[in-house]
Amino acid sequence: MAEAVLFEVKDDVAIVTLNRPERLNALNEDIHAGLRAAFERIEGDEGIRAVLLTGAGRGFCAGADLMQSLAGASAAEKRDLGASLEKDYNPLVRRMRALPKPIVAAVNGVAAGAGMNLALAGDIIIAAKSANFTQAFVRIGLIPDAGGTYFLPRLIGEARARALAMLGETITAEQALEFGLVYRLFDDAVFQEEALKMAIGLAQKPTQALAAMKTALNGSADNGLDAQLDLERDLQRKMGYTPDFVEGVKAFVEKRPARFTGRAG
Ligand code: LHQ
Repeated sequence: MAEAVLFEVKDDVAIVTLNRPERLNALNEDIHAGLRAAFERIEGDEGIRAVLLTGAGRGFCAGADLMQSLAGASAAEKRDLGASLEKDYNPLVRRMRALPKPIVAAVNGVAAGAGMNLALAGDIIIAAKSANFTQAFVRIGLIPDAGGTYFLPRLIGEARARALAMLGETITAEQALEFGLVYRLFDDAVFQEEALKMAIGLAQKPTQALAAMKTALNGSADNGLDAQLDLERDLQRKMGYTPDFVEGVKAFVEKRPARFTGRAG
């Protein structure tokens, strides 16, 4: 049986590919286990300095596997979707946000339900022009989960978030760009290549600074200005002691490109 999640390291980038193309990469136990293993490796390997998360085939991810996820449990368990969120989805979203390395979510095709929100948990979201997005939950009597009700209003504002959640409409990649859900679109023919190029570029940047940016930006969603200024001060103090700061300034003075190692000390 093919692995549900493919894992490859190239130029310091971990390429994580959801690999159930015949189900549009719907999330089942195997995919969750594969993602857990992938993020364990990414967290534990200093040589990995960026992540590219994408899907095999014509879909990015169709959300929870509706055929499998509710099968094989007792009648009472079947209805406890909270247990599934607690076990698989919420730890994954928390892990992605806390990961001290940038994640490019490369949406190669349809992103539906928790599949769309998985992409939103990434740091930079890009899409192929043929991709589309839907908060499909309402169609089956659910609410947006996997961080959807947190990310959507912050990314695209209350009005659009509520409409997308309640109407469950599908939006095109162009609309997603216009809404500010995705950072950039690429033609399908060059999408994977451009996505990898972006991730490799990130892997060559000062990794400690990118990690600290994630901490700061994560904090910004909840902090007032005073708390945020304090957080920036504390993080910038740490940055001042990194070898990449020394290298960055040296390279500037010497008028050459910086060679960042991403190391903490
Ligand atoms: C699928 C799926 C799928 C299984 C396509 N499952 N097979 C929920 C419950 C539990 C706990 C935690 O949280 C959640 C969160 C959620 O994510 S709920 C939302 C779940 N996702 C959906 O409701 C989306 C369901 N899929 C669709 O609406 C469509 O497939 C989309 C709009 C994604 C794509 O449509 P098409 O491009 O027309 O493709 P298709 O529908 O023909 O799908 C291709 C195949 O993939 C098909 O299988 P088949 O054997 O007929 O070729 C689908 O059954 C299968 N598939 N999504 N979520």
